[in-house]
Amino acid sequence: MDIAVIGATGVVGRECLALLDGGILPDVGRVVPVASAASAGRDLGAEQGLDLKIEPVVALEDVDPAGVDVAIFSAGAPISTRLAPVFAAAGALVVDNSSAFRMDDDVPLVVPQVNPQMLEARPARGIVANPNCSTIQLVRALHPLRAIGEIDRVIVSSYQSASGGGLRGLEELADTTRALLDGADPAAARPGKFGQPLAFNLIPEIGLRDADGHSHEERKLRREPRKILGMPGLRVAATAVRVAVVNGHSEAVHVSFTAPVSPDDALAALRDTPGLRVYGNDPADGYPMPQPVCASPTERRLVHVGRVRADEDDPCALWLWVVADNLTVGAALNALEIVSLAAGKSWL
Ligand code: 11C
Repeated sequence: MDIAVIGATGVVGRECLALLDGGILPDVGRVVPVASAASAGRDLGAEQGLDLKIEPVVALEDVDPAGVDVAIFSAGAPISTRLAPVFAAAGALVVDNSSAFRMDDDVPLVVPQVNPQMLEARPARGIVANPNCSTIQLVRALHPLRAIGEIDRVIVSSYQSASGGGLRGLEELADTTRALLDGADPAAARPGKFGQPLAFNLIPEIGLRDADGHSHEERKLRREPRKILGMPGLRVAATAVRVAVVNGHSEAVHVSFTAPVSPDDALAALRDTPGLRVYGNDPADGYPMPQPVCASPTERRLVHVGRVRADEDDPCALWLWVVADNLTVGAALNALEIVSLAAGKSWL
């Protein structure tokens, strides 16, 4: 299988190459990294210390989709809008990490652990959308809870890391943190990538707000789980907050059911689910946090769920705390698991 990684020098593209290097897919042939003209010719395998044989970076404007079996796009919605249909028309399966196609009726939005049935047949347009990072960890925690009752409503507050803003987001957090520690005047800090200074701070706005006051990220957290869970009427309310964490998104999730539920039943259902690490309520069990989750090569491939507890005023509701690495679980790993799922079908 020949794979093109579009946006290969970005945080998600690099993660895709690292996962391919780790052997996440069998039978990988050519790996073609694609990026801006400024990166053309770079040897990303050597730069990242990978054993995987990766071709030199090809500039976006020069890339030839012929012969590419799978194209993974992580270069933003404008580039996906322009080039994903070109790769699909040339016969590639496109897995798109951007928001360009997610809500299109004829494009499946897939989390393999939740709605693998969407890939029984080849997608009509040859494009599969990878959900937003904060959506993926949310639906992977919600889906197993459908075994204990019918979910009626979800209220989620997200605590999202700087890496969600890409390399510029990471640089921004590092630079502004260093400057403040070195004595810079906080009032003079540049707003930068996140619209407000992030160092030692949090910002209750991710993406632009619409006229009703909801941010773009909050809209995604409402719409995408509805589509993935196949529950178009699910009531979902979100508050998305950027926090001064390098990597790893966290979510406080309040889930209401149509009948009483117990935290013990929820814990049992979550523990039965592959790909989750579940923390019980014994103090010795602890709780998940971005560190150390994102520092461990194995833990950063899991969704971590803890603080599972009753809403003491509502027997039909539970609280959860969900943590995952937004670059792996929330992006590259999900994209490659989509490829792996498709590779098991006769149509790819
Ligand atoms: C963030 N969730 O943390 C965003 C990043 O729609 O794929 C990913 C944006 C997207 O800022």
